[in-house]
Amino acid sequence: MEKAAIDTLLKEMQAPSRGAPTPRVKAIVDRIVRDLFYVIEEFDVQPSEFWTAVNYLTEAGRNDEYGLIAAGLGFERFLDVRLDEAEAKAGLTGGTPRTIEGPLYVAGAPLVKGEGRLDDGSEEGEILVMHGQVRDVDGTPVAGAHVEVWHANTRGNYSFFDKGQSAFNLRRTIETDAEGRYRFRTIMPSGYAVPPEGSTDTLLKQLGRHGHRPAHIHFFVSAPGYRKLTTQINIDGDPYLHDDFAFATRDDLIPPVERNADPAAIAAAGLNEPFA
Ligand code: MBD
Ligand code: FE
Repeated sequence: MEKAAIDTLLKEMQAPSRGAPTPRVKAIVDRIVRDLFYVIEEFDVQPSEFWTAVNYLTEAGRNDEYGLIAAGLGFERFLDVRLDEAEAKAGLTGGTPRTIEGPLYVAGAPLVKGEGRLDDGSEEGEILVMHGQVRDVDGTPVAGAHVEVWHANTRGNYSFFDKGQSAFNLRRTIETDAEGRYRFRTIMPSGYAVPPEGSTDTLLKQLGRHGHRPAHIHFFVSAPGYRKLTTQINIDGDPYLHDDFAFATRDDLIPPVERNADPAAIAAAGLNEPFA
């Protein structure tokens, strides 16, 4: 079919309005449907292929993988770039770069003041201590900011989604101290891989891509009167550091990792009480 004929068909199928449509929803859905009709035409998509796609989406929903697919196809990255651009236009520059949230945040992690331990002590992992200071774009420390931290365990799995982990394992909200500082002890995460043979994996393979992320730690940083920052850090040296299937690596988000084999230094780091 010619595009003009497709447009005529679409017009014929404009159902009589029952009450008031929501204009923005209608405009966007109409556009998506039209573009998909064009794609079906251009690629001569067969009915069996179309229904295979519908069943794929049904299964992806059942598997709870839409968030993963959005990350893998670059939608999250695109939304970030658009936010960066909007902020730059508004003159809002500087500070730690944002990067994607991903689909594995869980609200309501326990609140600790100043510092805390994130792991429940159930896994033997390399002990990781991270500290920092929340500052505004002028460099002024922000006391009482909330630093929400979440990351994977040594197998790349996140609590809540991995039913084998305790509730809120490797998830905390840390309130910064009077100098805006926070500190936490945890275990070194492993990189993440999409569920093998799952919907995302199946799709990525057909695109000739892998589903790996470098080891990383997620953050939300928020304080009253400030914009909320969504970001992550990557662990330097990870083989996927610059080959993230979700496109979240930023040069300024790879902090130095100091490795220390001295048990005394680890003990001196404190924070030895595992979170119950
Ligand atoms: C993750 O851990 C993640 O951070 C993203 C963006 C996608 C999948 C898994
Ligand atoms: Fe993650």
